[in-house]
Amino acid sequence: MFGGGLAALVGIGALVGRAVGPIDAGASGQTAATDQSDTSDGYTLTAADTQIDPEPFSFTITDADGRPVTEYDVLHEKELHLIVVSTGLRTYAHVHPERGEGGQWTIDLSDLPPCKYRAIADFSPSGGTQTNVAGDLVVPGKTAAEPPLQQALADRVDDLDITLDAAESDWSEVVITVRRGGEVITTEPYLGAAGHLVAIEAEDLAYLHTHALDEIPAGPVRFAVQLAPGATHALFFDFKVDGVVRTAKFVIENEEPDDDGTEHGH
Ligand SMILES: [Cu+2]
Repeated sequence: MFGGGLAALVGIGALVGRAVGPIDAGASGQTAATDQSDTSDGYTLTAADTQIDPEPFSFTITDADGRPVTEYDVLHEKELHLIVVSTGLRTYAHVHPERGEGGQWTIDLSDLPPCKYRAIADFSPSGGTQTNVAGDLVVPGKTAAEPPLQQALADRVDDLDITLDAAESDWSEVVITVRRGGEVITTEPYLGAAGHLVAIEAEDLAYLHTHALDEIPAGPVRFAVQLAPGATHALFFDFKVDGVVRTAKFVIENEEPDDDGTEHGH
């Protein structure tokens, strides 16, 4: 599972090569996990060590009483989805850590290039509602500064062309189409869906909710998304073709809705 996701990640990570100037990701990344973790619905991501090294990354999700959460509902075939993005949104990984009996989650992140990262855990505690919590990580070492994001509604991964189109002018609904040699391809089921779309806001790295609108799509995949007006977002689309999981990346610069209320309602 991890291998496919990371292969896709490394492809995107190669974009880091557009250096603006070297920074040392290790310099200011020595802070404790608890200083840099967000709490959501009383839950917190607590990392044993926020510096990523050859040792597996491990963390627990603790509840409002500080106890590790040990029982989860399965969402999209997994108890917990971990999204790791570089702070400039150039590098992305969607991985599935293994859970130990005490509620400790473990995943190998040693292939990530040196950079500062945000890790977002998306899960549903047993009997509760789906939520997400985040924490900051760092892979120490020399890294390239990440250039600013620019609107990008098409990506190419291997021999596949992937496009993102707005089905609503305010981007509340998007359509993603995968083509090979100009022919539209229907993606294979991956984690119980035609694809998974993650949207991250560029400024504050907020994780935005999306969900697929088609149970069994043929060809293009539609998603409902909730983008912040006036903000730039990176969107990462995980999909499977020929048994291989790949990730396409898009950038949307979401303009403020017009004053005359042309924004579409739901
Ligand atoms: Cu996942």
